[in-house]
Amino acid sequence: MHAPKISRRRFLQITAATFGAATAAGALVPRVAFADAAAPVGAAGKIETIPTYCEMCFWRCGGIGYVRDGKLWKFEGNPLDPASRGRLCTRGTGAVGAHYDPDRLQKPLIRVGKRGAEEFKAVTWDEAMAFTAERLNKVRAEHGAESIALFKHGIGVRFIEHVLKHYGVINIAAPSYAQCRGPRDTGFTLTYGLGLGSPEPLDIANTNCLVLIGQHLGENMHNTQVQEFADAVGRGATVITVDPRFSVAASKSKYWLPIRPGTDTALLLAWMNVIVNEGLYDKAFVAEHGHGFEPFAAEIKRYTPEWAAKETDLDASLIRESAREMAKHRPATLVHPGRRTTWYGNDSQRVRAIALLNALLGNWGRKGGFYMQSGMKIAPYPFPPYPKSAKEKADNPKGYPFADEGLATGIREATLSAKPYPIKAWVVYSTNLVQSLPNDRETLAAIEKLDLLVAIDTHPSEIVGYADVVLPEANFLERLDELNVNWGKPGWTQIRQPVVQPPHDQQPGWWIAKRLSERLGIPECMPFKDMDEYLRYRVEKSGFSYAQLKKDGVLMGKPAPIYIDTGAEIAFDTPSGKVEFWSEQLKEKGFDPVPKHVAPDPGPKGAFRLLTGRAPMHTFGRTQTNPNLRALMAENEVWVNTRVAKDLGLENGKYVTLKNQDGVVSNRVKLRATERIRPDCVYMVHGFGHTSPMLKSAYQRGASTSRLLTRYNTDPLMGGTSVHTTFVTVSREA
Ligand SMILES: Nc1nc2c(c(=O)[nH]1)N[C@H]1C(S)=C(S)[C@@H](COP(=O)(O)OP(=O)(O)OC[C@H]3O[C@@H](n4cnc5c(=O)[nH]c(N)nc54)[C@H](O)[C@@H]3O)O[C@H]1N2
Ligand SMILES: Nc1nc2c(c(=O)[nH]1)N[C@H]1C(S)=C(S)[C@@H](COP(=O)(O)OP(=O)(O)OC[C@H]3O[C@@H](n4cnc5c(=O)[nH]c(N)nc54)[C@H](O)[C@@H]3O)O[C@H]1N2
Ligand code: SF4
Ligand SMILES: [Mo]
Repeated sequence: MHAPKISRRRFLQITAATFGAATAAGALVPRVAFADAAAPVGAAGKIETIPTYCEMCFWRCGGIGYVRDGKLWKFEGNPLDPASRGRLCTRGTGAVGAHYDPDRLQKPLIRVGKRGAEEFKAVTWDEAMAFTAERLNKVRAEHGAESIALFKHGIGVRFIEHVLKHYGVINIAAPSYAQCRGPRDTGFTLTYGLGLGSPEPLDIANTNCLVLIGQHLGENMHNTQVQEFADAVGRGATVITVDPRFSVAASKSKYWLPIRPGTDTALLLAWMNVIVNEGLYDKAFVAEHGHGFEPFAAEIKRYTPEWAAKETDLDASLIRESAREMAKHRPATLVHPGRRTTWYGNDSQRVRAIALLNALLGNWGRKGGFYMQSGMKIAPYPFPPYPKSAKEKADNPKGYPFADEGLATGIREATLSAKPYPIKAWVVYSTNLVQSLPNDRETLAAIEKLDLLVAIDTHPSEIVGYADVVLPEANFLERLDELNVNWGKPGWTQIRQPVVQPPHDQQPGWWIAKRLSERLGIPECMPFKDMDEYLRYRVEKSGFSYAQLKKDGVLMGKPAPIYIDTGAEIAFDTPSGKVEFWSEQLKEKGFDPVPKHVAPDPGPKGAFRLLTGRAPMHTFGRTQTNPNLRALMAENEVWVNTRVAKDLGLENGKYVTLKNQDGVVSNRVKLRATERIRPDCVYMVHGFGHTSPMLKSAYQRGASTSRLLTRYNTDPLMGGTSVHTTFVTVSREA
């Protein structure tokens, strides 16, 4: 399982590049000292090791918690786990800081002041649960359970969601759909009949040509992909990166295409034009599995590299050359489908173009392309069925036809309009809606309409400040959770178990759910004594040893063929049963059957488009108070092209403010004058500039991309909301 030493070094190089050349690889293991935590490596003491899976982000790597003399000491990768392969990313390693974080919620709270004034009194769990149940019962009695909505992120919500569904709740959504991977899943479902889910079935490990469009691996730290990317670079695979910014990935690339923001579909169409016109595509794959190739080929005839050059601000020769390079390595060429694909609002069609380009390369079920995942059967628990509702869900009031999960912005809209019926309570689990939904003013206005807002969180994030009742959750190192059953090469199952006890009066999600089910008068939906009993049932019923799972942290499924060449079967769950180069479904609904390029709004004169992405040592806005990770990056910077900075009279390293097209002004943020970004855009890492004073160590540190995101477009196919539609001017701090 262990990768050779060279790639470990490469992995570190790639991650280190973003926090500066001076950062030695060793600095990736944060060494912030805690009076009650840090112990020198090799020191004596009783050491216990407990395997569990990480949730510092949603990649869920298997790790091992080390407890020394009863205290959390360190968190490392579990070598038996296929996602981590024994190595965690910076944030995973820094999870120790999440346990000791002094800014976390410590006790249940009930609001005493005006909503949003952040005045709370600490209460007991009994009082908090009684309050929550009484208020939920009131909303249900007056409006029906459909008027209660659940917003969520992460696996910890499992039993809270279950209890609420049993209670009659039907409106459930996660910003990690319509604000993240939704357009990608729609683009692929329309083309191949399969949304890609997580982890994606990408054979980066064996690819000979990796194309990254935006997708900033190395800053985006999805562990397995970053490891495989590092290995691919080590093997000498060609990397082609398309990004207006010279990302870490771009620095590892043979071709960097510094595209004009928002014009990727034009590039994709031109690439396909070259590959089809020059006959470089996989003719056998297209003939056997393609639907509507002729009309598709006719449609893209006009999209020459010369046409695209004008749209994208790239050289036509570079477009042609990079297309040929991709074709040269096929089928072991992989055009990465992306993850947060919510960029401009027409995103499903851009990703559909990515899906089509991959189809031309014939990499579906082929080594170095998309492999065929296998799953793992783990017995379900025999729960009673959920009640049926007579009402329709309210999360998609505009009726986006290809939305196949709940739309968080749709529930917000329904809350604001009271249509199709009023939404009167929000239960918010591990999602900071104020930061993660576009235009926070709409979110705050919707909150005004509520009779009840319940926040279940680890931290006093912005959304928690608006809650009526706050339920502090134990963090992932301190709790049992649902099993994580993965698809993969082969499938595998991970267990989460407590490494340490919660430091204060925090409780795990399942415990909160069980108490809530009792208070709501539906204890029959949680018929087990505790989580241990539940997990044991599922594991033993599936024929595995529970003791072994607790010891190893993972159960492996049976390997099955993952490539066509070695016996994997492929099938396409589309209307034609084939890969849809031409989509009748889209045409019927009034959309383009083959993606078209829509030129992006150039924005006001003199303003720059604000782009955003990730920093390797933080996860969105959820890690800024973690002392270990804050030590690596306490605030974000705004990247501005060196020449632009000079023209504006702005100095590198000095504080500036950003003002958006609607007059919203950001916090002060440090200027990073750099050649590594185009002059027509600026860039900031998302998740900083917290406005909740209760997040003491992160309050007002850096600037928030969300506060500036007052205008957004909505994907007409599935309701995804755009993030890259803010324009700003930059000025010296007043
Ligand atoms: N402007 C802008 N908006 C974006 C993005 C962007 O880049 N820019 N990115 C989008 C993307 S890709 C996504 S996936 C979404 C994600 O957006 P969200 O779903 O909001 O996810 P997070 O930011 O991780 O959620 C943070 C909340 O979870 C809490 N939390 C952390 N751990 C736990 C836990 O163990 N239990 C509980 N109960 N709570 C916990 C934190 O304290 C915090 O309040 O945002 C999207 N929105
Ligand atoms: N360290 C860390 N890793 C994470 C996360 C985290 O919070 N922290 N979050 C995880 C989550 S939930 C997600 S969804 C993923 C998101 O990660 P990705 O899917 O990789 O990234 P995006 O946020 O879509 O894209 C950001 C990149 O796109 C570039 N870009 C901006 N506009 C354009 C454009 O018009 N065209 C092109 N070609 N490029 C453009 C930006 O310069 C930046 O490099 O990361 C995951 N990994
Ligand atoms: S990628 Fe990093 S933060 Fe995410 S689960 Fe893996 S180790 Fe944890
Ligand atoms: Mo995401």
